[in-house]
Amino acid sequence: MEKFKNYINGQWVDAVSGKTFKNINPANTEDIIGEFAFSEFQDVDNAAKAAREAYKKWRLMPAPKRGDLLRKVGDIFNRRKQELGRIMTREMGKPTFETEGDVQEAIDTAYYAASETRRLFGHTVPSELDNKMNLSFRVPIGVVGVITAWNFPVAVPSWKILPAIAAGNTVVYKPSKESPHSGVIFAEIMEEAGIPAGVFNLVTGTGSMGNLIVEHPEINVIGFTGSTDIGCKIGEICGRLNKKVSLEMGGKNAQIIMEDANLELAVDGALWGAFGTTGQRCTATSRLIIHKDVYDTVIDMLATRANKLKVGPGLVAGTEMGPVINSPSLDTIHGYVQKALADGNRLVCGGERITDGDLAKGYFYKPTIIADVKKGDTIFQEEIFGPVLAVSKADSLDHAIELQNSVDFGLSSSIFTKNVNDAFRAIRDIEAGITYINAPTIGAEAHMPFGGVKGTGNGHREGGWTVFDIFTEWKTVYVDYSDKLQRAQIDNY
Ligand code: UN1
Repeated sequence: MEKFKNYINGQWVDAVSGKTFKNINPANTEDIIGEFAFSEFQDVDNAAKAAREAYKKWRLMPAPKRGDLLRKVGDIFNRRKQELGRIMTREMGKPTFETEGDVQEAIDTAYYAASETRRLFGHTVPSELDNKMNLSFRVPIGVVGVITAWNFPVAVPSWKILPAIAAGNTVVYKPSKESPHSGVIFAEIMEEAGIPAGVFNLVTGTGSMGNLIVEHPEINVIGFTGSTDIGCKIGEICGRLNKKVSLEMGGKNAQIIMEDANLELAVDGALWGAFGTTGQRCTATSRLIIHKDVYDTVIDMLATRANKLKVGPGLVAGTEMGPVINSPSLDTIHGYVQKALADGNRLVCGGERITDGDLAKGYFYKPTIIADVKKGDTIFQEEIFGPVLAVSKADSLDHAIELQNSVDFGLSSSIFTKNVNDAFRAIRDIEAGITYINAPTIGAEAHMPFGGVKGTGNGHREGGWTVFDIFTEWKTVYVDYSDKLQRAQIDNY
């Protein structure tokens, strides 16, 4: 069996204890991908100290020079795109057209972050005093701890790691225990690009190891993507330790379909939003709010198409939807479906595990649509992270937006309509970090702010220029060239 190591201070090393953990292919549980380092305190400590030491020099490298290395990172991701796509599919399940898209997002992020190193703008403004100049610019913070989920095993870590490094920080990265191989390839690419030893460190392990990163005194900032449960705990710890933290947590995203929408397009959008990545995106469409005039028509169209989706191993050409990630997830998803039916909701299609032939070896679940869902129902409120779409009926645009906003989360949202007035009202009134018009809730682009309001996050935005607000602080400088003491607010008024 293949054995994979941590990458600390430019060296490939086993966990200090020698312990390992195994990871399997969710499409075929007999396929063991390999053994990965089971990191504990000593490993995190070694990585954090290496990152701290490397920070001393890395922060001083001219930012555009750091950008030159990041451009190479993008080039290598590009060269390895197909190979890496297959590795990612094998360990987390989504089809290769999706994992290649995931790698593309990292390529885009690498080039974007590289270009930002020539554009980390500050502000130079007039002073209120004579012969004095006021400047402000971004400075790096130190060592960044990155903890991410398995569903975007390359894109989401790249959103944090590459801008953090572009800005002059160093990184300790823990990938999910479900996608450590993608983390190993990430480290290989950083090494090949010539990112200096200690600037990027990889420590693999299981969930509880994340706490060691969050609590480590040498780690100054935490970038987290994952469940609301764990994110809130991390937020509490960081509050106590006064650490800067960016949390990207759950979603319960809705697509609205108005009566005047292009229904074919709206159904295309709903199917991709709900069942792309097997519904396992924080941006997934897990609720559909349909105007009463087209409610029955749209549900029929959806059911016909959902029943035809090709479910199978993501490595098999033609597969449209892969497995879910693991056995507990399968149980959670099925539990939600059963609860919905017990609550009196209507099963339109799916609602069960697939065990035909070889699919019995994996964690496959049918694309599931549940209709007549009401605001108070569990399936309307809670994130499921699986291929389950809850459908509700709306009487009007106001009602649709009210339903849309009646959840604790606020990441992504969408409305299909041809009415420009309705579209702009939706943009104004929907409580979400992202709103799509005539497009599904998934599909964020690397150079735009990404994040949510309410229970989804803690006010930060990854992606684009806004990610640098997470990974930098502001330095304000006053240069007085008057050769005398000038007292602000006093001598000039
Ligand atoms: C996630 O699910 O954590 O917008 C990220 C999208 C993708 C990113 C999803 N580009 O759906």
